Amino acid sequence: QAREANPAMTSADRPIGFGRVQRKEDPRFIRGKGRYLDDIVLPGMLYGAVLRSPLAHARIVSIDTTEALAHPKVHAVITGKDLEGLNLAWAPTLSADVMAILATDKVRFQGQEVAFVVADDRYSARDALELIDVEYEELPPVIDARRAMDPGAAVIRDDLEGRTDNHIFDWEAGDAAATAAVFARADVVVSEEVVYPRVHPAPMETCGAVADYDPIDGKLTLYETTQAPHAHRTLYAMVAGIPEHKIRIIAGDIGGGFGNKVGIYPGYVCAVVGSIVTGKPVKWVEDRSENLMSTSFARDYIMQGEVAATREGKILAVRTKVLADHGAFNATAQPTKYPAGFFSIFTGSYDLEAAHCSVTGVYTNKAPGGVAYACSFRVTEAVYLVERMVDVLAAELNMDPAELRLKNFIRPEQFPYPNKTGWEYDSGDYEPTMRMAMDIAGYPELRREQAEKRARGELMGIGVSFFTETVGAGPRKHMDIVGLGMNDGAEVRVHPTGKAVVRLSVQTQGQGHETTFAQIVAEELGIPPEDIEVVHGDTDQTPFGLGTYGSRSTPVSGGAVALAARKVRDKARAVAAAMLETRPEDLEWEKGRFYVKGDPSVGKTIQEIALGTHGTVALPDGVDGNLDAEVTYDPPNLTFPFGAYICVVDVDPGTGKVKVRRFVAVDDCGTRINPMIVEGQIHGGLADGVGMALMEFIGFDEQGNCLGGSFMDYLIPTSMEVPDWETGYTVTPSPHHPIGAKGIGESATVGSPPAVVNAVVDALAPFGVTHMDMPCTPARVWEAMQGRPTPP
Ligand code: MCN
Ligand code: CUM
Repeated sequence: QAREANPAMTSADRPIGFGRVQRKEDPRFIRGKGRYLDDIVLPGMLYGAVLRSPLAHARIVSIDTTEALAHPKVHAVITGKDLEGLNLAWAPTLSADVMAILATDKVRFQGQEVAFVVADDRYSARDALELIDVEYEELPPVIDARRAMDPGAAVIRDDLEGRTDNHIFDWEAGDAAATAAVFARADVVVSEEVVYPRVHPAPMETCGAVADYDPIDGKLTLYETTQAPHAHRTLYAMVAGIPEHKIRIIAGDIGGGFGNKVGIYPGYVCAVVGSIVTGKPVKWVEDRSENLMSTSFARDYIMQGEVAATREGKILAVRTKVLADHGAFNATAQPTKYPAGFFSIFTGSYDLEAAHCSVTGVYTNKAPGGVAYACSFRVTEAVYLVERMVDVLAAELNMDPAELRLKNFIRPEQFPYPNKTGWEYDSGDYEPTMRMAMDIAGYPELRREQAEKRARGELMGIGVSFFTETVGAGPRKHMDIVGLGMNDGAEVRVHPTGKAVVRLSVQTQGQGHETTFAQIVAEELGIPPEDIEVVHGDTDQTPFGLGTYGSRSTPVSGGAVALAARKVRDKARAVAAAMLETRPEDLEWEKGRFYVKGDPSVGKTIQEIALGTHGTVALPDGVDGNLDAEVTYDPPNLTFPFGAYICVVDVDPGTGKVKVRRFVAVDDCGTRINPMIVEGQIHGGLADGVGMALMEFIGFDEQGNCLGGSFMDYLIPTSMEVPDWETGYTVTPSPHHPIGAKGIGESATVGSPPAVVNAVVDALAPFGVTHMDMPCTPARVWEAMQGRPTPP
């Protein structure tokens, strides 16, 4: 329960179990020996390239591929028509919609896939794209989600039978009538339109695939950038009709996923078709612009927020109506019953009397997606809304935003806390976390400094946010993705010499699973983490499970691994008893060893037990000749990590430029397996948050041209834009998780944008500003300053 100390670890105090174990994967990354998708080169491999639509909305009149096919290095040109013959032109999405693999009738967003060229090398494939002649008939694009439902708006999805508008779904949670009643009797109601703009996860490695179809035995080996290898395999089997045991998905090192690599993209399918057609392996890797323009974006929520409170600052209820822009195909990835993801946790960390949210999804002529970028299935949008609205309320009541939050927190004795939209928060103790953040920041002193600066006309802002997340999907009674229950498997195998291997269904993309999952086994069995190999990312070698997203690896797979290791330990106890000629119940466990109760000198280490099990020891009933174990874990609930963030900004009154001077983050993810990795996750997420709040933005012009299609326009933060993070932590274990751990992988991306925007708005308070939308670019901040009276 302290500030992060960040001690350097020496080999002498290397932990066996939880602790600051250095990352096992780093030696290969640091030496440039990572095994990324583009590092894969197979004999005879060909290269694919995708022809993309230059227009946001147009009918395809004709596609002429003659010249491209005549290119001496081209092996195949595949169009939507060709895929129609294979019944692959359209594919089901993860959200009960269909999406085009290659366009047949129309193009529906700029950058949409129209044709696929397979050639000897990457350059020839790209050259040949220019030889394809596509005739388009332009249609009016629908770009602004607010106009998507206008009468007379062009119908984007005329491929769907009977479709006469751009409406996708309506969904609600909470009690509308009860909420309206509370609003009607509240002293104070504040409302604001809060927009979370379209952003993009932009991982370092873009998406790609190498497909290798063997026509002799009918086996498809598919190297892919995927966060969910098993789920992908099952979907390919269901959609393409290739038997599941004839598909092997291999995900190597993934240079960042951030939700970008959950879905199946047309390029992957085209690589497979390319390999089947040519009989050779085909590689496809997108470039940066293709990644930004066509793959899973994030957010794009227009939220009407309302808060009802008493004059004294007791928050009574929250309510919101959301317009969700899903782009041209509804391809968001989330559990089936949750079309707006876990957005209904917008009730935040507060004890409320009522809450209601309704979400309407619409089609627009933009790339599909929506659930990505460390969002915990839309908890990003939920937390941003409620934490922005609490500040709007604080301004209205003229109360300090930190005090207002402290006054309204769910109290520790209320956990497990059933919120008003159907969640049960597993555990929490919010006030100490908030107080620690205020303590590290020196909150009262910061407010004094701000007052002095304001008197001099300087613009300093202090932004507070407090978030609760819901991560670790999920219990199979509530959650599935396309009918697959959201559980994960783990296998622990102990070799005769006491070294071990653990096989996972989840997939690291930089989170350090090779280290932390070894630590879970180490903690349970006392085998040093360096003696435990973690295998993942190969469907032929690992048990089935739904993969890594929604910070579910620790909550779900972590539970599976801990329980599998405990099964190993139970078997080891029985064998140790046989070896020591005593009864299992007469043995005591200390990490790595069973000994006889009352006589600690008589015992067997886990390594000795492993050798005994594989040796000539007469095995007890119920134990065969190994210590191995396998578990598929169905979590009883999600986990609810939380945290308090405080951001300090200085705004240049001459240019509107925002400088993040300080950022304090106190997180609580329950038991921390590896505090160094946890900190790394937080540091990365905070940088994401600063980026979104100040710089990152995928915009479109009226024709639907993507204005964020390169890193010249889509600005991501560097070390120049972020401060030295000041972190602290509290530990409130999850009561239902085998090791008490909650997820952490998305917390900081979820919690930090409201802290930054609250700080910017706070800095602009002298101008009467109570809200502004992200990204708070110099131009926008400048405009916000101009529209209002100049400060005293
Ligand atoms: N951990 C821990 N103690 C805890 C919780 C987690 O030591 N109490 C460790 C875990 O063992 C794991 C890491 O922290 O090594 C993250 O764990 P977890 O919170 O379970 O999240 P996942 O492993 O499921 O990762 C997914 C999450 C998501 S959804 C996005 S998006 C995101 C994120 O992770 N993408 C990332 N962090 C990322 N970090 C990197 N480097 N690259 C990405 O693509
Ligand atoms: Cu929502 S991004 Mo992560 O869940 O892979």
